[in-house]
Amino acid sequence: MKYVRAMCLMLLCLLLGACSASSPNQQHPADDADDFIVVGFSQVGAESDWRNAHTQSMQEALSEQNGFRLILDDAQQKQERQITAIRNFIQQEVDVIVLAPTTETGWDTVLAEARSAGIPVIVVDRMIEVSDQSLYACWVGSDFLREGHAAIAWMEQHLGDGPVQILHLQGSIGSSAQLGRTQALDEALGQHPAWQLAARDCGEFTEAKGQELVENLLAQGTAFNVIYSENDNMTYGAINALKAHGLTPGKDVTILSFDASRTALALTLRGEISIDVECNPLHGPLVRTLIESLRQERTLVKQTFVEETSFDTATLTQEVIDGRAY
Ligand code: GZL
Repeated sequence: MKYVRAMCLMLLCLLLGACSASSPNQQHPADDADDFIVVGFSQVGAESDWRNAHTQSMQEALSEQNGFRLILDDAQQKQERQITAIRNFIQQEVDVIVLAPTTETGWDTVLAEARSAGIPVIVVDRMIEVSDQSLYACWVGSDFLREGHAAIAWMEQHLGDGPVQILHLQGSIGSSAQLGRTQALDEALGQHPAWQLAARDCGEFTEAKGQELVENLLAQGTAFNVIYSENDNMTYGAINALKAHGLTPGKDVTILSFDASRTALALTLRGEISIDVECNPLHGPLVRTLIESLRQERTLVKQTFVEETSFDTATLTQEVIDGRAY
């Protein structure tokens, strides 16, 4: 009996040894992890078509096939969740942190913690305001004031000196996209006395909130003939509300929008949106190059603006839409 038990024990040891030998990864999990550049990405959320295209661009560029392991955190548009995510990335000792900030301020403390941990931070999309520029390595994103100026130039060309009664749907307050696009409109309101602000409210860059705001204003009898909407998803909501109220977008109300995502460009082609100012979400390849430069200790350009344009009903074609990446 003892002999049988000894043989079973020896057989068990052999089997366990064979399992570990047949799974090299399990033998060296640390080595496997060391093969990748581990990136902690704190993303704003999933509030819009633009945001989803942005996330996809980052996932495609920072893929394992390209030598990266991406840890994505969705902050659901709350800065405090981003701060927690960054602290978690520090605990996990990631190689690089990428931050798409919900808002411009409130980052100094947590970025100082990342710097103390020796983890570089790349900021993407919206900008941040910090007391010390060395708290982040570099930034990739859009010139939101320029985007706003492009929309205003179209209004000046097509709407002249009014009368123009503007319903202003703002994005998340304090985000660079909201600050820049709002500044352009405020400058124009000061320059065009016939342009009136019928109403202004924050739609949080979401379709649901944009629709709710316009439904409420229509129910209150607020008069407006232009909607200046700071992103396409709020525009989708506004269009839903207008149509439910028996109004025709593009005829009863001129709509200016931002992002130029594919769905919105189809609406622009149909004339429901009059002009859509592009906000380019394809940051992934740029961020990949910047991370690789960081790893090779090359000097980084501090600010990289992405290329953007605008589309209006008069010049847009289906071919242009078909050729776009998002
Ligand atoms: C712009 C980005 C904005 C988009 C919105 O770079 O921050 O946030 O315009 C998104 O669609 O929600």
